[in-house]
Amino acid sequence: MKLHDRYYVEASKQLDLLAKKNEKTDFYNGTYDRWKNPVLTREHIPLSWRYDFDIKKNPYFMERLGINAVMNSGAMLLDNQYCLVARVEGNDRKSFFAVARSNNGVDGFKFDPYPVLLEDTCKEETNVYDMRLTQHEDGYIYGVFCSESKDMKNNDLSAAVAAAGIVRTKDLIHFERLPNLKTLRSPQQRNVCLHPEFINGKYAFYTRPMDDFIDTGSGGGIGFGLCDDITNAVIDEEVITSKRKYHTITEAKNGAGAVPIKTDKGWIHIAHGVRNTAAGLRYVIYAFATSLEKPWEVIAEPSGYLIAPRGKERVGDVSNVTFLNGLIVNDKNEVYLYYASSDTRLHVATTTMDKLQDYVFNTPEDPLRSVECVQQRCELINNNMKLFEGLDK
Ligand code: M1P
Repeated sequence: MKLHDRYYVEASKQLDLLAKKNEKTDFYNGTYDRWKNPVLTREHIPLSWRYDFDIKKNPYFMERLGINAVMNSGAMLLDNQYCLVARVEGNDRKSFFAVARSNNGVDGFKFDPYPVLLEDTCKEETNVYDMRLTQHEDGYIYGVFCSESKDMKNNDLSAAVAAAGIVRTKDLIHFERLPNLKTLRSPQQRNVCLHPEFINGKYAFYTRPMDDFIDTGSGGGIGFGLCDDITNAVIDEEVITSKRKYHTITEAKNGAGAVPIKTDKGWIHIAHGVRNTAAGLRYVIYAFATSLEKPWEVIAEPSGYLIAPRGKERVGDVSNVTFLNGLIVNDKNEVYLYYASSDTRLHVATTTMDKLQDYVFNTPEDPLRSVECVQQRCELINNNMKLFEGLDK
């Protein structure tokens, strides 16, 4: 078999990319390290998913099915490998899921030979994206994702309906599709995430009640609801956990990110908050904690954001966005935060459980008014000045 000369050039470029070692940047805030190279990009997608290798059918070695972006990824450790279920978006705008694995979590992510094959149980579904992976105490790994369909009741061509799709697996290879989640009191849902433990013997979901496909409308923030049967998941009541607040990073909307991390002080959540600006929506990543016994009750919420787009991260298909739906805590209590920038590529930031807990439980809350923010800052300055006075003596 003869392959096009260009195949060897492109294959060699991709091998170099996969072999490229990542390194920490000099970014410093004491909370986490940012790594230099994105861990997944469109260039990581196998050539066989994009090109027709048959020289007769593709004499110019053209990309026949291009890939536009690789972004928002669910994450988990499985068989000692750092596994990501990435949102891969084709040039045709349709997203799908694909599993990439690495031995160290910061570089060398390689896609499985095929994308995830979802059972076609939902004929009206047009697009799927943003899977959160939950290793549940019932023994299954669940993937909860956005299942998007055209809104047939609305004449607007762009009108869509978002619902939460559910799959389960044991190996990240074979996925069993379950019926979509039904939330009786919310017309639409996105950014839904399954809690890893039963609560009062029931499955518990973090939800994001929405009146509309884009606007959350009356939806007050990240919701929480219980259901009896995951194979026919229905949530009646949703209570609000982390609320949207005026003049904060969550004013326009917020949404659950990764599956919460259990600590002895509470569940740590890494979520996203959205505010409106003259330049459009700005998405940042923030953290909060909920009570161990009542994982819907917020017990700590540091002010402001944890991660916001910086430098090149600020530019992409949907600029000024950082978005996270997966993280990994390894057996050394190191934390890998997988965040996408501007709906285009996926990065990693690393920290430790000690640092993350310190950040979440000891960072002051947003006092919500400039005057009080200045008082808060002056208190910090005064305390620091006192330390210097002590040194002079
Ligand atoms: O484009 C930014 C993000 O927009 C959506 O998030 P939300 O539902 O909070 O507005 C999602 O579609 C997400 O995939 C995307 O990154």
